[in-house]
Amino acid sequence: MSASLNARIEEARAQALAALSSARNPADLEKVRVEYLGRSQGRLRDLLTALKDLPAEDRRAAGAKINALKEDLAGALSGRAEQLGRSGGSSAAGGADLTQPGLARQVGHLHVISQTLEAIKDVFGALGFSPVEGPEVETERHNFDALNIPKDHPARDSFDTFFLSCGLLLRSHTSPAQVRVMESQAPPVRVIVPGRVYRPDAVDATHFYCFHQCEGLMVDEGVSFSDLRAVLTMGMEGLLGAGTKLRFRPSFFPFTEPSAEVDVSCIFCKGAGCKVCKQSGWVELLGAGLVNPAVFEAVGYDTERYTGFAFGIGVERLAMFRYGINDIRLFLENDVRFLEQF
Ligand code: 2NL
Repeated sequence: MSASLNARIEEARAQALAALSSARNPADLEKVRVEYLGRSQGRLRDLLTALKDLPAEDRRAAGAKINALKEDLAGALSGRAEQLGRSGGSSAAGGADLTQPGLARQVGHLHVISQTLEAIKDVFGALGFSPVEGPEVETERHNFDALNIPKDHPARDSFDTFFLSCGLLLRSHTSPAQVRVMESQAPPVRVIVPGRVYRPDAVDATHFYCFHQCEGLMVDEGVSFSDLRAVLTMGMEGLLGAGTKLRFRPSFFPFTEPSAEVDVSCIFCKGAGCKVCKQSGWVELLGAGLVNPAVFEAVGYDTERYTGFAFGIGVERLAMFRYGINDIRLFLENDVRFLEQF
């Protein structure tokens, strides 16, 4: 038998087996099949064609060898196909493992403070309050003077804030936006003002120099304290659940008279006393009162004709209470393990 044809047969066997073992999917296998066993161009077909150049006495043995190789390769192909099938490849999936779990795409969502603001806007929106926003950089007049907080008066201390070099300041409450509303329109007014505010507070678990407030303001003829009580009761029931009770304690704000701190019954112990409410059954969430006529005078409203109420909710405080969060700093750390819980 011709030494060179014999060598070509063995070379084809070695290369075909190597190609089969590195095949990773049905498409790879098909390439190997076409290259070696293909009817018109396959390498085994070429070897058979080369038989005619051999001396007649060598042809039978060489032909048998090529046929044996053909059978071996066909067997190896189907063996490898079965192997790939077992490890997950399938012809329909192009080799992909259809049983593997998919890769979840990370989807973002509103920050828990934004969600809380949306909830407040929804609840008070249903009571007829329209959302309004105003600038965070404010004038002294809008942040202080129009709200009955005169220069050098001790009432400024708790709000005293970050002054910018141009005489403007970072607002210490969202009230200046309500002053802007009253300056630009006559009563009736029913607005809710969400937004970021700034105070010179030392940072601890319950204080931060920047937080969110949502203030409400209603001005019309004949608005009374019982309207305030009704609106806040319905609002808090909407935010904290039916049956939530309110408790008004006398207080002082320069911009309201009379003024009250408003506590809500603890949603965790229903007023029985627990860790969240420090055993008192109540949690302070709001400040409120009837608008001080000095504020109406500053914006040019007729104090004989109109009365109004206003309230302010600390949004971080409300969120901490609703979700049982014990440190205000968590809201700003941007730790997704915290944020993705809401
Ligand atoms: C608090 C208390 C309060 C107001 C805000 C207000 C606004 C105008 C006129 C009168 Cl334009 N009052 N807002 C009134 C009472 C309390 O907020 O510290 N909340 C976190």
